Amino acid sequence: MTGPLSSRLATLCDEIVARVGSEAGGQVRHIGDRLHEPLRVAIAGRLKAGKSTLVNALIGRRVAPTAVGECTRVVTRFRYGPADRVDVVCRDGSRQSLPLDSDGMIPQRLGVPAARVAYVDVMLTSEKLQSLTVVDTPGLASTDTQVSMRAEEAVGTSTAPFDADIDADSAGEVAAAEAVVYVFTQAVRADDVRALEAFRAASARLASSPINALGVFGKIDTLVGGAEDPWPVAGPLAGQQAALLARTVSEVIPVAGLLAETGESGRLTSADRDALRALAHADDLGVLLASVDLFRTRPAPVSPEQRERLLDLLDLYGIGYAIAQLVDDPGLSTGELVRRLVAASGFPRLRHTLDDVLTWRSDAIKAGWALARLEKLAGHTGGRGDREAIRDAVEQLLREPGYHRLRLLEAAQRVATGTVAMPVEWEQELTRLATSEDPRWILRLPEAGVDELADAALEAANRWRVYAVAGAGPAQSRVAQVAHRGFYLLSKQVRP
Ligand SMILES: Nc1nc2c(ncn2[C@@H]2O[C@H](COP(=O)(O)OP(=O)(O)OP(=O)(O)O)[C@@H](O)[C@H]2O)c(=O)[nH]1
Ligand SMILES: [Mg+2]
Repeated sequence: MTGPLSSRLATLCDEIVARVGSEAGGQVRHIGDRLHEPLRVAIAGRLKAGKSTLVNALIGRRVAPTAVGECTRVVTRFRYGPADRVDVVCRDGSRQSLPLDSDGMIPQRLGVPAARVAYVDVMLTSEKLQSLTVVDTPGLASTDTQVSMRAEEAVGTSTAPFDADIDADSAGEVAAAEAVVYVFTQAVRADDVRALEAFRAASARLASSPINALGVFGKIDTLVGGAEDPWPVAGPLAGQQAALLARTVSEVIPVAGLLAETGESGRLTSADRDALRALAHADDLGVLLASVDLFRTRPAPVSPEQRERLLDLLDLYGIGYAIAQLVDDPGLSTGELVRRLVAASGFPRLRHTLDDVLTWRSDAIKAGWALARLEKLAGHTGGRGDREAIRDAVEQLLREPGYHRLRLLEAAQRVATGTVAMPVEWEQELTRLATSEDPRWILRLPEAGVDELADAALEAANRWRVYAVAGAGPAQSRVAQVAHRGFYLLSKQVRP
């Protein structure tokens, strides 16, 4: 699970612990421990955007409450464990264990006043969590919320972007995530963009940039009326959002979260399938599916309770889609129907992106996170001797060629977020270099042999050096030097 950069960093942490005092040692050990854990992804977004629904889909179980009116007031972390267990972690550090409720969900009442809760730590046997830890967050606030200076001083983060009055401990738990999924619904407003910027400012250094942040355009099934197909609208809208948010997320993935949750958590039963098949024979199916109200109240070959359940599981688009599948193929098994519903939700693309892109990058993301933490410690921990020991160790590490990736990621992030302006082609080349190890992909020479690749890498290195000297201001120049060295190292990697 742990990649080469993180492993080396974990070793470095051990070495530092041996050299520094106990206070700094404890902090460094904590950083080192984190390097062995799976990638942590925080799910952020406005109130009722469908965050918890998506969390359940990712976990493959319905554990986080999502019903109307039940909102997420505390930060909840879902991670893999040998047995199901809910721990309420209090701000004074104490833990209280609770069982899951009879539906297998986190109980509504935590038994501790919300103000005393730092976060809820949920361990589940779900195998999906073996490679990913998911952090569910309270909805983001509108942007005029006052920054809590006290909280900011306490953990180096601001609680400002959250709508719920969350404390420094909870904010710290979110800021510790190495990657972020932002959930939007409908149009992205300027306000959303600002809320995200505030969230980004509150997150760890590498925790939010197009390198490791994804957008999800959620609830797409509610975009169009009734059971109509939302995809012709959702696709282009997601594209527009991606353009608006190009400095914040790498892509925007449209998803009908409810369908994904129902499908991935196995909630659709064969009785549900039978009810859907019965509905296929309703005389005025078109009218029935025109609105939720009509679906509830019109005469139909299925009981009102069962209809309510179907709305809960699939909403109108999902119901209409499932019925269409069953009209085409009345013998469809429940499993196959679920598979098609998940495909129609758009969820597989999100899963794939998380698994392949973020997990692949997670080695560098986590190593970058740890390095940023170490550098921060080197700035303010314990005695001067300890600070120097940490700083020396970090500097030595950064001189190793493999660690240039981290410098590259940082430089690419500064350009991608607009902190350093650069022509778009240079920006893209830098992003490719920072986020991949495949020279053919980086250099856009899919068929090239070793010599051609090495020459192209050297040519790029030279181009960046010229840019560093003659290109523009000092910020561009620093980025260009990092890219120059990156391409030089790439040429050596191709042709040692
Ligand atoms: N139709 C439809 N409903 C959805 C979808 N995703 C979520 N919902 C519903 O929207 C409501 C809110 O969903 P949640 O997942 O609780 O949203 P949240 O962002 O976690 O809400 P807070 O934690 O309160 O901020 C629930 O009733 C969900 O069933 C979707 O893709 N389609
Ligand atoms: Mg929620």
